Amino acid sequence: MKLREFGFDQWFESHATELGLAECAFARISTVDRGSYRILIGTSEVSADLAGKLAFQIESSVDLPCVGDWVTASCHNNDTAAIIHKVLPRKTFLRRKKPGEKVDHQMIAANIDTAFIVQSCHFDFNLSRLERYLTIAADGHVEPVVILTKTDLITQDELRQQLEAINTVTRGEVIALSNITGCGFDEVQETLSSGKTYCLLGSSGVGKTTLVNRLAGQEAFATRTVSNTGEGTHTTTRRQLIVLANGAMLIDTPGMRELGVVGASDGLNVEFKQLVELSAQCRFANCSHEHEPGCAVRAAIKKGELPEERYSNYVKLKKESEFYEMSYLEKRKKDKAFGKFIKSVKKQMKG
Ligand SMILES: Nc1nc2c(ncn2[C@@H]2O[C@H](COP(=O)(O)OP(=O)(O)O)[C@@H](O)[C@H]2O)c(=O)[nH]1
Ligand SMILES: [Mg+2]
Ligand SMILES: [Zn+2]
Repeated sequence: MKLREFGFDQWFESHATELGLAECAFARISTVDRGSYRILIGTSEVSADLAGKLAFQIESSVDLPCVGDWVTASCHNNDTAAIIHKVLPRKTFLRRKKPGEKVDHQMIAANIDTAFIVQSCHFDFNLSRLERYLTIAADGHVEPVVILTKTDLITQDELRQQLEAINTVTRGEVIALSNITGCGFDEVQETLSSGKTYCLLGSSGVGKTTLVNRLAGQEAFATRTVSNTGEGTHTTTRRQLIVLANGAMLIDTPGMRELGVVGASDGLNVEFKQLVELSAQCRFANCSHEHEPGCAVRAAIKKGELPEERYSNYVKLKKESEFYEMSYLEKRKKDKAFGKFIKSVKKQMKG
């Protein structure tokens, strides 16, 4: 395997050297399926396990390898299986809040060049959810491309309105696509380049896997027939990276119901740049944009320069992101304190 062709560029090379790993064999995680891994190494794809030492060092699920990660690995059993030794630093990432009560990050994928944020124009269309995905991408330094699918199910007029709405929340590329008529498919294909990695994100049933199969030119993954609500039921259960004939790499993901953000202030600042700039013009530095005089944000809303919904979604995401970050940091602090306590007890027992 020529590492460069799989995205192992100067950035990874210099990080590996810094970590004293320059002489190691590198591999890329291609599949994560409930704790079992497959990696691309040499010229093959093999199943892999974590080295005991690595498993022991893992403190949080974020430290575990995820799809797209570069790792150091060694093969055994005539190169039919491998051991993963170390996870290299991530150049870019996609993560969300772990679903459920626990406040922690959950990795979706690593070392992604472009996120295809897929939304269906039919049942799924939702601007504030789109803003969430855009924030997640921006936070991990991933370029977003919005793909609006199932355009065969609406009129040209409706499509125009939806595209206009999407363009109010993103300055990135937007592609309208029908997997049925093939309209827009060439545009998606043109965005793909060799050696780059693309990750599809979006609710279940919007047509991600159908698109991946079409791009792969074969049934690489299973899709399920449409249910009577018009949406598919979800069948993709794992995150898997495939290499297309043109050298581009694609990662399909299962649909995500919860899309919480934790400590995503970088992403919010990029995605809501207009709001950040406006806030800087408010009379008071700590303006809450509610009733203070000289508030540039409220003035912009009044003038129609800033949609009210965009502002309220920003406030919501920011509050959520900060609240979760606080609980996350507190938890880490407690974990650390507990770790120290255990260490001191052990020391006392020894002494
Ligand atoms: N009408 C229409 N149906 C589509 C389109 N793309 C996918 N579908 C159907 O939607 C269902 C869900 O597709 P799937 O690719 O499994 O969605 P995923 O959950 O996002 O991977 C399947 O029945 C597809 O045939 C499209 O562009 N138009
Ligand atoms: Mg799918
Ligand atoms: Zn203000």
